[in-house]
Amino acid sequence: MAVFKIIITGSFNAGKTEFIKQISEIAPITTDKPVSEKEMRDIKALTTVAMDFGRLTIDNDLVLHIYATPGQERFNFIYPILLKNAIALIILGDITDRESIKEINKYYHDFYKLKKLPAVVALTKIDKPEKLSDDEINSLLSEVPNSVPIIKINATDKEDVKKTLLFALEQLEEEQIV
Ligand SMILES: Nc1nc2c(ncn2[C@@H]2O[C@H](COP(=O)(O)OP(=O)(O)OP(=O)(O)O)[C@@H](O)[C@H]2O)c(=O)[nH]1
Ligand SMILES: [Mg+2]
Repeated sequence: MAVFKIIITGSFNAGKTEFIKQISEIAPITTDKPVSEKEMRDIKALTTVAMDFGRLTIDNDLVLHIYATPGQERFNFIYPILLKNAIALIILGDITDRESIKEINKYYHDFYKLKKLPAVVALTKIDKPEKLSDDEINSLLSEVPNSVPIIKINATDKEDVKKTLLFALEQLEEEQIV
């Protein structure tokens, strides 16, 4: 049986912890702590400080180990540790938040420098009304190569999260990595 390690990254509040909570078949391991900055605390009370971990069995032959990074830059010391043996990267961005979308450029390049993994961009919160337009998103994502696929999801919906993971696995097959 193969175990594939997949990394989820993206900005503060993009939905990384939610993504893992939805899909994990074991109680997810999370490291959320109270947010220390007032402006960020107004957005949400807790933030991931080290990682989230969840597991998903695809079939008898394949199990996914899914790790999510913290969203705050000061915790990025963990990136190289999490990347060990990883085979794919999923970058989340909040489709209602310009800054979160813009930060996808930075995550793409920061991770690419550490390890050249096949990447997928997943834009979260499509269930919300105040979404950015496709034109706006494309212009904000100017530093992400066109070859990186983009999908839109509701990270609170288990089926959408599963679809995202299967989509990332399909990219690996297309690139003949697995
Ligand atoms: N409606 C809706 N809410 C979402 C979605 N994704 C995440 N959320 C909510 O957005 C908030 C932030 O989600 P988290 O999973 O904590 O975000 P995170 O990326 O782990 O944030 P940090 O660890 O602080 O960087 C939570 O209240 C989630 O339930 C989505 O697709 N739709
Ligand atoms: Mg988190």
